[in-house]
Amino acid sequence: MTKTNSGDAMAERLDFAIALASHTGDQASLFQKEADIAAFAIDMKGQQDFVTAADKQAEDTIRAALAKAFPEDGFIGEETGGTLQPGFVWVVDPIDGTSNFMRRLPSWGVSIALIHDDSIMLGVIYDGASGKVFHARAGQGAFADAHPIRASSLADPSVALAITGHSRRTPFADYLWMLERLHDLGVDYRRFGAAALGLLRVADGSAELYFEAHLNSWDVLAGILIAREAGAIVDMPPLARLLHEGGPILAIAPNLETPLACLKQTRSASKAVTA
Ligand code: LIP
Repeated sequence: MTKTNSGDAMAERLDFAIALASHTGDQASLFQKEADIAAFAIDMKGQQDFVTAADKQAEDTIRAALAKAFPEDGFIGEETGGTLQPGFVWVVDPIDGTSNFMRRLPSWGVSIALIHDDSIMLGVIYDGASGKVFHARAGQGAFADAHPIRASSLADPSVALAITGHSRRTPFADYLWMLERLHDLGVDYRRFGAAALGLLRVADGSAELYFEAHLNSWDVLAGILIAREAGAIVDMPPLARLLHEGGPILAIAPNLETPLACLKQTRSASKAVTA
């Protein structure tokens, strides 16, 4: 990866992040195809929460490349951590959808976001299934490689598709509650196990909704910006809180925001209203 010197700090960072995501994603993809399953050398961070050698290798590659090109920028990564600092900070999930990746299932990707104070400035995601790199710069639209993408214009919940996510960080009853709401509204649903990619599917109009009750910043910051720039409505906690403790994420195609507004309520809030 070579850093361009255009004098536009954001354009330089975007070009670099796109090349870096593409390079890291291609390397991970090759590793996934060629490695014996034993080479994944899996560690557990918790129940059903995996780290493979490829996650570590990908994060090392991204961290080192960014530190060399932009030494003044901060870095927070899923595997190696980091701290918030004033100015630009990169927030990286080297492989989102690790559980799929290590089983050679198609839904995984490399997610690189750049934040500044309270704003997400850049989002770049390598989609492991297609090898495409999706990107967005705040205020400048969303793209799959060089092609502009738009969220779905559907307005009828009974033909809409939702992608949902769940981890053991939140009660299973909350997940079931959300599925029941979707079912009652006539929305069909899938669970693919990679939040960054779920947000991309809302951004490119393949699905109308993504919801997960708890996600960490590295899973979603790039996907949130890409979905928003593609026209989707995204509900998220304030950025400082998301960075500190994670939180719920709901992305909806714009014409379904009103018909699906009830999904913004949590199970506990709904119990309080009906009690
Ligand atoms: C995972 C996600 C998955 C979600 C989990 C987890 P990882 O990220 O994207 O969809 O349900 O909460 O965070 O661990 O594969 O990078």
